[in-house]
Amino acid sequence: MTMITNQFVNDWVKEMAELTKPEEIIWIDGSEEQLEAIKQDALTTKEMLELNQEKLPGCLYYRTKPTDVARDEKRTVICTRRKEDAGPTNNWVDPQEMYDKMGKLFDGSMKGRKMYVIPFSMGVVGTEFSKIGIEITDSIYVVLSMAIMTRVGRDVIDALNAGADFTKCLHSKADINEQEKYIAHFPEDNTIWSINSAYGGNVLLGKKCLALRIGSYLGKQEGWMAEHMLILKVEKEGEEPKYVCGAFPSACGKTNLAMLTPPEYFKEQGYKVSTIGDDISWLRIGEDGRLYAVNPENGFFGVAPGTNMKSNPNAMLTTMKGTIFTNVARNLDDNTVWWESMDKNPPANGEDWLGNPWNGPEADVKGAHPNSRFTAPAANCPIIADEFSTGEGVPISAIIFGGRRAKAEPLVYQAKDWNHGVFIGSAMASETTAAANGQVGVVRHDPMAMLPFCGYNMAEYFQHWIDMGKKMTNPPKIFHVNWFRTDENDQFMWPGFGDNLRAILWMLDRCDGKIDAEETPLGLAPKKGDLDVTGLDLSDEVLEKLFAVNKADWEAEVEGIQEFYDKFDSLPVELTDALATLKAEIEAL
Ligand code: GTP
Ligand code: SPV
Ligand code: MN
Repeated sequence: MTMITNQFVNDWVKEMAELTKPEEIIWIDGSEEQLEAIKQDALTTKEMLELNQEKLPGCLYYRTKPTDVARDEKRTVICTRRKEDAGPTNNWVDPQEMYDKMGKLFDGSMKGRKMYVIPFSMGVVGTEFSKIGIEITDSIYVVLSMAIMTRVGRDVIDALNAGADFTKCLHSKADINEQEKYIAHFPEDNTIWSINSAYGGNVLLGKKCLALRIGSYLGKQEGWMAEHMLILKVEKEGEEPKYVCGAFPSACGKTNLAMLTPPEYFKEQGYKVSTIGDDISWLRIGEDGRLYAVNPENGFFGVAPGTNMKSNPNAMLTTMKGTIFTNVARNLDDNTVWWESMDKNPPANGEDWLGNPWNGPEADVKGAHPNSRFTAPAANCPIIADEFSTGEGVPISAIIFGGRRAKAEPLVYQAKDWNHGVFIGSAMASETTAAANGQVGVVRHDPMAMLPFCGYNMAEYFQHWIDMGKKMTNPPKIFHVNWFRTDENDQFMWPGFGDNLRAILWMLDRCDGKIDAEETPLGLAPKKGDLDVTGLDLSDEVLEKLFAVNKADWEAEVEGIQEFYDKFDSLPVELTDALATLKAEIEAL
């Protein structure tokens, strides 16, 4: 039964039902009773399993096909009428061609199945930042995950009935046939179609598809920005809170930085960190000329392996209730979950992510998939900031770009100004991770960590960044970090995690104009002694290596940036000029 009086919505849902031919249509109002009943359906069909309800109340286990464990960038397409509007970094298909091709796949794909219609909001309903979507799906996993990751409920339905515009999202798991998997975006129609996948990033269409790919396209048109950025709040007793955004590619540390626990030494000085977002920021210029950010999501879809009570206790505690675990290992003795480096006690009587018997202490294969994940409500996070729930933007002092780089990139440096910061973001590169299908550990250019998520031509995206800078009287300062530089023995030299606060505090001191910096060819680096390393076991020699700018490495970097830039027909002159300057300064080293 529809609760919707908006005829446009009803017509669209009817049309999609005529295409996919489900046996029943269920409208999701987000009520606990409804979600509970749907969950029971998933337990009956074994689409999902219930975990130990004493240890992990409300938690479920979910497994995807081994061919469907990550985002699929090759099968993700941007369908604009003109190819050049998608740009050289996106896969492009003509919209009509894609509708025809996928229309055939969707035809009857929900036969004998229930079709769920999920009205949802990205951002707090009623705020300036809110965008509404409706996802149609035949997957209960999608229904329960969207109820965690987005805002689903009567107020969204009321907004639709009051005539709100919405993004049309259609998903069917169909046969999860990887040969016919497509995640297609039609920015000009405010439409997303996804078929033949059941993995989060490909099917929770509010996240990367709406909040970033469609979002970035809308942002360009409407004068705001959708970015792959965490948001964190840093407070010191007696001082104004500061807010920082950070863009790192997938599986490069956003969730961890967003939830960081300050080292004891800083806690004693009255420092406190809280979380606003761990993956996506929507940014607008405020009347005071500053940049304001919100997290449009309502939950965390986080990487499980590597998460433990030492590296990220806040994430561990967030996942203790109401969480869906995907492709992790199971402990069959007490029906709980396990993943690599969760603790030192892998279950002996376990099951790996594929469902095979698994004896952790003796196993020679991994228990959890490297891209196994938790889907947890943000409200569970012990350090969630109040600003998260109001949905009002927070003023950003610093934007941090970062990648996973064994070599070349120093621990931290500052851009000389906004445009130089845009250059640094555009020139970013990072080693690929298990978050997307394909080879892992290959360095690739990933501007602003948005390579897989920009819904339009990236040359125009860079221009948009430059234009936004011109509109701000007090823009955030821009920085670049690398927590992942290794030594001769391939060991990380920087302790990372909570100790990353040390780099952030240096940045905030720079924002406040409290300290000077040293000019390097890359930007402004900390002066000796300004990065507080008290209590760390870091020799001067290692610190020096963390900051070294090696001529040969950077000659290769410059060449790599040039090669990446060559993909574009034209780029903002601010960027090509900055690259020429960098090249000259490296040559002079
Ligand atoms: P997405 O959800 O894919 O966007 O990833 P993310 O950017 O949120 O990455 P996340 O914080 O989940 O970290 C990914 C992996 O990097 C995990 O295995 C972490 O343990 C590891 N990691 C995060 N921060 C650090 C760090 O400071 N140092 C080191 N060495 N590893 C880190
Ligand atoms: C990422 O890959 O950047 C993620 C996970 O945050 S996904 O939702 O799959 O995109
Ligand atoms: Mn991400």
